[in-house]
Amino acid sequence: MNKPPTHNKKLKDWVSKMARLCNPDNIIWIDGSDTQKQLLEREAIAGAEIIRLNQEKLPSCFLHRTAPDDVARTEHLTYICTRRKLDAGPTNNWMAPKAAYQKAAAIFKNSMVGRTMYVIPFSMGPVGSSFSKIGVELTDSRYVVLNMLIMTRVGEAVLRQLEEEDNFTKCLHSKAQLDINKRLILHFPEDNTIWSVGSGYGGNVLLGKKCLSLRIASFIARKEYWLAEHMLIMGIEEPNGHIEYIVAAFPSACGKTNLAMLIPPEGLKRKGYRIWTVGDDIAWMRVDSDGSLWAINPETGFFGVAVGTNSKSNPTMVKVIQKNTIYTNVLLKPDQTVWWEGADGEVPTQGIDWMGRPWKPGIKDVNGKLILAAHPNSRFTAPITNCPSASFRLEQHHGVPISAIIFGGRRQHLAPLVYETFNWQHGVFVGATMASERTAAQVGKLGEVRRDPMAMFPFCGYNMADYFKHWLNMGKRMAKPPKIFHVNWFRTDQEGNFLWPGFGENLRILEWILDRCNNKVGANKTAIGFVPKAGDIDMTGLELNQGAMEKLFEVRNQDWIGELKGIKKFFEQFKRDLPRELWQEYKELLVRLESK
Ligand code: OXD
Ligand code: MN
Repeated sequence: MNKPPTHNKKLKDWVSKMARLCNPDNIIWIDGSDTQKQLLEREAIAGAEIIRLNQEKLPSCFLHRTAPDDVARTEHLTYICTRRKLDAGPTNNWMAPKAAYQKAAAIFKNSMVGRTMYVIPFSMGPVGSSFSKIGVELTDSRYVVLNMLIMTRVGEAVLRQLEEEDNFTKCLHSKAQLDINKRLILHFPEDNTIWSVGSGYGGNVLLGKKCLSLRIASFIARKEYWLAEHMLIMGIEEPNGHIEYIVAAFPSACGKTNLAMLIPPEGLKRKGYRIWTVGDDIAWMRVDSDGSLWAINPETGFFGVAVGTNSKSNPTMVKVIQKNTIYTNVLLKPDQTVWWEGADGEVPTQGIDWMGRPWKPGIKDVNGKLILAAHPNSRFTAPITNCPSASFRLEQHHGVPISAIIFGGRRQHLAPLVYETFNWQHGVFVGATMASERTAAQVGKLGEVRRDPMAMFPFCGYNMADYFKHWLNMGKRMAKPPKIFHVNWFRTDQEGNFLWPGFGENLRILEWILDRCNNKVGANKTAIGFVPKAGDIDMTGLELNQGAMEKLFEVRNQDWIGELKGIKKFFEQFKRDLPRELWQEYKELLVRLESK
């Protein structure tokens, strides 16, 4: 064991207690140094946990493969363990804390025999910022350590902060046997504690991410009057140097990462916009003394979906992942580089697939099903500092001021390309009624439509009815609340073809959104909100099929009346806890829809 580099008694006692439970052979404190990182890399290679990739083509890059049944977040094994079931609410799995600790302790017991326990002190957010929170993750996985070194701030400054900080999130992780039947992702918000066992997949085990920065942080944020959200943050700079920042919440794998670092389309180049990426997944937001909302990205890296990432969908990310990147569950090519479905370049003629088996294009399994080179939820972990559009304000303790909040989802037919809500309360209703098709980032049936309020359904650490109340209250605390919009890049025609090209072209819609925030353009009022007037979206250099624009902005009242049935059912599960303001919005929307 290296000497604990802290005097914090609470921290040392907790590490000892957890070590007594897990019984590791050794305990190593992670100090954030390059020397230690390189040693870990060498050990992880020797232990076949990672493979060093072609260092000329992909310097400091590695490949990792998870167990085949451990490739995505396991929501059915994820629990919020509050003393009262009501506080977890009807949308979360709940277990009583005592029972949960007992059940997990039986799996953690002796799980680290023959292994090392790593102690990772980390900060979510710039160390010392009033936005930031400290966590300490204990893990027996070198892969977790190497990922946490990319995704969070680890090192001297955090340890200094911890000297006086008793209020850190206690995160315990063990791979244990990587047995899906002995897998639990437990959150104890009242104890500021996370226990994750039996998994090696990022979303389940990089505990600073979904577990701390969303589930635990949302619980804390409600008490401290701030917002912990599943949102990207980006800045749009005009040639005069003025930058407006927006946040956007889309369900997993709906293009948050791509939007956060978009390249302006040819037709808008003349306007000289520059995009600044602040974050692609999580926003922590506070009301400042100026009465407006400010945001930071608590993370320092991207844990993005590899499949589909290419020079068209995300040219910036293609640059980001050329160095210092850990790839998970992608194809290994004979030249020790990587590939996935939807990557740039030729389909390789051979390789080793994400499960470690020889692969050739077109090969099928015993049931005649095509074998994929990469898992659909294959990932890369890469530092945000690799990003050419990384914001220069990433380390600013104050964050960035937010002009607009954008909600969105994947709706084939219902929602128009963009609409603006009437006011904060209506915006909260629109966020609370978001819905999307299920993606590969979640275990379950692909394509199924599910309600995903504010894209937080899998990530809200307490009763969602209280979460909606909190959102409503936050609006009252702001002198200048951001305007709230809804976008849908995924509307299709009758044949199922996308009506909107998406990707960089989405800047045209962001431009309209910012023009609305700055009262520069009018809009048409519909029953669901304001939609752009014909001609107000700058279409220079973009030709759509005839009639596409009309279809993109069409609001079919009958379809929305049908949608309200699903919304009603969703709201009813919260019983009397649902804020009455949301029922009021529901009723007013119904009246508006029926009166046209
Ligand atoms: C993610 C997710 O990994 O939302 O960001 O699943
Ligand atoms: Mn996410």
